[in-house]
Amino acid sequence: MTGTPRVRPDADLDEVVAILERDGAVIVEDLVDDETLARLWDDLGPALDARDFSGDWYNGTRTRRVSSLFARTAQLTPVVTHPLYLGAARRIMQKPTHIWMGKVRVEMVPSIQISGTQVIQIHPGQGKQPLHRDDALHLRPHPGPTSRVQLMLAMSEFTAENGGTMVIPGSHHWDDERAPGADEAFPTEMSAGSGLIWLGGVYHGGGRNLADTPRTGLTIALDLGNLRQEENQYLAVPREAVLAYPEEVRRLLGYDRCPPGLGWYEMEDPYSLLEQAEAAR
Ligand SMILES: O=C(O)CCC(=O)C(=O)O
Repeated sequence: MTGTPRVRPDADLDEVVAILERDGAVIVEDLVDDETLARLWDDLGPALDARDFSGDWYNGTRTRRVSSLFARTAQLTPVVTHPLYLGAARRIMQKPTHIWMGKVRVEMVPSIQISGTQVIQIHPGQGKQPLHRDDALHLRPHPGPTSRVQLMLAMSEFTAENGGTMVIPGSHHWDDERAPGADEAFPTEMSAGSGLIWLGGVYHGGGRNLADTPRTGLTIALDLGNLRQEENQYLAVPREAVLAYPEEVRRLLGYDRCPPGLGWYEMEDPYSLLEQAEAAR
C-alpha cells in the first residue's frame, strides 16, 4: 500500500465505491470550486478565529474546532450532496434489507443522516492525534457493515508537513484486537477544495503540524439513520437554518424517518413539520 488512492471529481461512482470498499479511503481532487470554498471561509473563518484552542490532548491543545456547521453557513449543499460523497455513502450504507410482519416480508432501505460536523484547524506545534476509528463512537464491531462515511474537505492545502490527516488504508478490514501503528499511517496530501472520504472503520487521526501555517479542514460525517447522531443536529441547527437548505439536506439533518419506524413526529414523517413551518412563514 502506498497511501490513499485519488480520483478526479467526475470519476465513476462505481469506481469510488470499489476503492472505498477495498482501501477504506479515497481523495477526490477539486471536490468543490473556489467560489464555494471562499463562501465557506467567509461564513466559518470568523468563528474559527474567535475560538480558543481545544483544552485536551485528544482534540488538540494547538487545534481550533468549530461545530454546528449547518447553523453557521447555508453553503454546505454542494459539499454534503457531492455525487461522489453522498452517492458513495448511500451505496455503501443504504443496503436493502427486509423484516417479517407476520407472514408478510417487508422490503426496506435504511436512511442515512448527518451525524457530526466540524471545522478543524491544526496550528503549528500541534502533535499527532491518536489513530482511531470514528465508528467506535457506536461501539461497532470489526470487520462489519459500514455505518459511517466521512468527508474531510481541505479548506487549506493538506501536506505531510502541516498535519494532513493520517490514514491507514485498508484498516477497516482489521479485527478489534489489532491496534493501529503510527508507522502504518500515510499523510493525506491534497489541495484546498479537495476532499478525503473514508469509512468509519478506518484508522486515522490529525497529523503533526511542523509547518509555519495552520491546516484547516471541514468534516461532515454521514451515519446510518438508526444510530444516534454524534452531534445533536436538532439542538445544533435552529429550524430557520434547516429551512435554508433544500429537502435532501433537510432530511439528512434528521427530518426524515428511518424505516421501519424511527424518528417519527406525531406518528408522521417529521419532514411534515418543516412543511408546516414553511407554510406559516
Ligand atoms: O483533523 C484531522 O485531520 C482528523 C481529526 C479527527 O480524526 C478527529 O478529530 O476525530
